This record gives sequence, structure tokens and C-alpha cells, in this order.
Amino acid sequence: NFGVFTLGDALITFNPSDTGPLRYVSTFSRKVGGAELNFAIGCARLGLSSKWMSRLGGDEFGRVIYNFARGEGIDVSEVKLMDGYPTSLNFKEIREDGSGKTFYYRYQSPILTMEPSDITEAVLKDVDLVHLTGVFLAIDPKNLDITMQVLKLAKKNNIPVSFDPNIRLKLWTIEEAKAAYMKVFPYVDILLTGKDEIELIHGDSSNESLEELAEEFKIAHLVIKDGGNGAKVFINGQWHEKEAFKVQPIDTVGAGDGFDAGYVYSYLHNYSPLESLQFANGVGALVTTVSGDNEGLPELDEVFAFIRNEKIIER
Ligand code: KDG
Repeated sequence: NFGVFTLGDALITFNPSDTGPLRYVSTFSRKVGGAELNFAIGCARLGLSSKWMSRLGGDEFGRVIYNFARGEGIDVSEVKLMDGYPTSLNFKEIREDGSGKTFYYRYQSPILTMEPSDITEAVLKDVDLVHLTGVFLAIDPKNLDITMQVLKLAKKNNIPVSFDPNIRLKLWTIEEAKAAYMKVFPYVDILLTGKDEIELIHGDSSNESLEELAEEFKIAHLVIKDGGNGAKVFINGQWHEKEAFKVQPIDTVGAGDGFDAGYVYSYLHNYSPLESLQFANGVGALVTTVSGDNEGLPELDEVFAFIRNEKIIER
């Protein structure tokens, strides 16, 4: 079985019981979120060995996240609960069309206690792919050093790297983000980015300009995610494009993380470019049909049934 590794912060996510402006919502469901954890859950559900490294609060909420990740079958051997650090919170606002806004209460994240020296050879043992995102980078400038440590170790061990910029402008500025991405991109084999994100980073999302970007950083798979419009990938000098599945979205937060898990699964299993896009689109679409960042992440059979439009026997 293939093993994937990711690292990042996690949050207790409060999903509103009603759609509309947060100030009018008085009840919430306590859930679990965090871009990299969502990815790790997505991979585990698809049957990959999934390892997630993190630091959680040494509080009740930290235990909620820890137990949740363990329950999903994720390797949490590199997750520690840190006393004195409160687990970060994220309140979500959901609009009628399923789109979301996030309101962070994330001032002293336990992830701040992680150090570059925590990245040892053992961390990437039995790992076939490393997945990192810009959320981790955005939390603290020191996280770039940790990220570089992981990237160099991955390179040394010939482990492919996927990266999702996951721009969070509530956490840092676009200038800060770009400066960090430029350091990371030379190590990236698979770039999984939103169309709006690559426009912010690169200033232009025309095919020609993106081809130059892929060339400059030697990015083997440049994947552009465009939500309900589908996705495309530039591989070996050629573009491949696949339309999205039509679903009724309830909560779109986490769909990009699900797409990433789907794409990585496809990559590890040598799917063709179009099969990879279709598979990843399927995972992303299914995430949006359920409330919460990761509850809708499908198991392998569910993705195949969804893609083939088969009915699953429910009772
Ligand atoms: O991708 C989903 C994430 O945005 C969500 O889980 C919260 O990690 C999070 C973040 O910082 O935005």
C-alpha cells in the first residue's frame, strides 16, 4: 500500500446550524477541520496509509481532534498534545449556495511549538508522497524553515511532493505568501492550485503563461482547480481538461482538500491524466454534498459508484 505524509495545524470547526450571516446564527455543530488534516482523512478513506504530523492543544478540544484522526485510521505517531496552548477554533458562515467564510480564533496555535529539528529521517519512513499546503506556511514565518526541512528530506529520499498554495489572506498577505511559494515551488512535483489562487500568485492564468510557470519550476503536474467548472492539468507539454460533476453543494469548504487527496491517489496508482481529473473531481464534489470539512470525503467504492453514476444500495 502507498503511504502519504502531510503536516499542519488542525482546528475545531463550528459549522452553523443555519445559512446566512454569522451574527444571526446561534447554534453550531462542533466538528474538526484543518486543510492538511482534511487531506489526510481523504487519503485514509481512499485506503492509502496516511500519516499526519501536528501539534494540538493539551485541552479537551485537542483530544477531540486527536481521537478523530485516530478513528479515521491516520498514523498520529507525530502528533503531540501541548499543554498551555489552546486548540485553534474556526467558525464557519455558510451561504445558500454552499459557499463559506471562515472566522478564525487562532492566535496562539499549538503548531507554533513545532521546530525544524522535529523533522527527522524517521518522519518520512515508508512515505511514498509528501503533501504540504500554504495554510501551514501562513501560520508562522518559522513554518517555512520546517517546510524546507521536509522538502529537502523528501528530495534526498526521492519522494514526490504535492503542494496546494491554499491561500488564506486572513493569515498573511499575498506578498508574504508569494515569497514563501517561490522558495517551495522548485521542490514541487504536483502543484494543486485553485484558478483564482494562481491568478493571485502568478498574475495570469492563461495557458501559455502557466506553461512558463511549470517550465520555470520544473513542475511535472500543474493542476488548476476551478470548482464547479472542473479542472485541468498540464503534464508533459500537454493540457488535459475535465468538467466538474453537477451536484447540489451544501458546504464547499474542504472540497479542494478532497480533490487533492483524489489527485494524489490517482497519481500513486498511475491513472491517466483524464482519469485522475475525473477521480479528483468526484472526490471534491462528494465533499460539498455534506456539511463539514471532511465528513463527505468518500471511500474508494463510493467514488467509483459516483463516477459511474451507479446507485448504492442503502437499505
Ligand atoms: O481547506 C479547508 C480549510 O480551510 C479549513 O479546514 C480550515 O485549515 C483551515 C484553514 O486554515 O483555512
